[in-house]
Amino acid sequence: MGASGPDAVQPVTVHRPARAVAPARRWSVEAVQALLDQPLNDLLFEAQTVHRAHFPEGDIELATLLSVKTGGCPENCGYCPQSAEFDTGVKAGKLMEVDEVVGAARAAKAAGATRFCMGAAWRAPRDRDVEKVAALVAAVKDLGLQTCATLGMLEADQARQLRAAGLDYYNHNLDTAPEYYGDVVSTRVYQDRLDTLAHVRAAGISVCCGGIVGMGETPVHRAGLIAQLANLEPYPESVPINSLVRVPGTPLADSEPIDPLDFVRMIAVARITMPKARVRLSAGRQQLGEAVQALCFLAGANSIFYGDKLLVTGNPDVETDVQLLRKLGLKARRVANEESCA
Ligand code: SAM
Ligand code: DTB
Ligand code: SF4
Repeated sequence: MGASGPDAVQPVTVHRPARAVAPARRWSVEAVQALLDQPLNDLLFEAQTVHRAHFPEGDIELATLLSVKTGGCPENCGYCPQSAEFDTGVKAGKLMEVDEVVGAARAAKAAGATRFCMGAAWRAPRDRDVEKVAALVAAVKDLGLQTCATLGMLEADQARQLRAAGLDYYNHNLDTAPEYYGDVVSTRVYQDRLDTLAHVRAAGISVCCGGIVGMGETPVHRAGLIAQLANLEPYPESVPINSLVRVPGTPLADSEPIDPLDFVRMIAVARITMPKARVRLSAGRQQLGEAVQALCFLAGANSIFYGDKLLVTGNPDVETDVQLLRKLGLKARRVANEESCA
């Protein structure tokens, strides 16, 4: 019989995971705020150090957008020119045909893009819409491009269907801090966004999720947005940081623009808190100028929307961006099939 008493060694079966996984770091709003408030040089130095450690090749991803279904959206997002509630001059259209989309994707690839993102002005697609978008995804994927779609709220089975068609990324932004969300949109709640993100993750699609600044939010809201993104488990593989494009007719058209250096700070803090993510310097580049964009790349941005148009508003033209990258000595990412990294 075995020994007994406090000193006895009892055989125990320990079930361990094959590989120990470190718990993800949780970011408090205060910790993010403290990063944002650092002297700019200290913040940029930290962000660039993190950036070099995780992206030694230092390339810039080029992602091209196409609005495959424009305008007439039933939601009332205060920033968006595609809401049917606002008089912005954007006409509602039908879902584009496969041939047209493939033509645009081919042109994007020829111009050097590695990712193609299809956007639709829907609150949530119907099942028959998902079927049609699945055909678009499959056709774009066949060209050797990474595929991304942004279609509004998704159910779990819709996400699975898109994954099966070859969807690599789903873009669904949290846009701002939960405390400010109700001031920007009232036709859905923050939890709706989180639910869709969970369905996307569960389907095995990589997550593209970020936000917009310059919507009248406070510095604490900006820190709150970053904390939300960084605390997603896992954090998004792609993080678009948009500066509001102020479109006449939208409720936010007269918002105070963000100080360009505060925009740079947002990029830096996204880089530090989500070190392996592709941080995208997104909408609003036409207003930023070359020097501020250069600072954004220094702060760790390594992706841009590339092409003359975003969804319905303008973007720097391809030639301008090619010149900018050349001037800064930055190389575009060449291969489309990178592994998800977060
Ligand atoms: N309807 C879908 C949705 O809302 O998720 C997909 C399309 S929607 C246009 C995609 C994203 O574009 C929004 O979440 C928002 O972050 C961004 N966006 C829309 N209008 C913008 C603007 N005026 N300036 C900057 N970003 C904008
Ligand atoms: C994202 O974060 N920004 C893009 C993309 N994801 C879909 C959209 C920007 C839209 C800017 C205004 C417009 O052109 O509609
Ligand atoms: Fe519709 Fe998306 Fe625009 Fe909101 S952001 S109004 S959901 S298209």
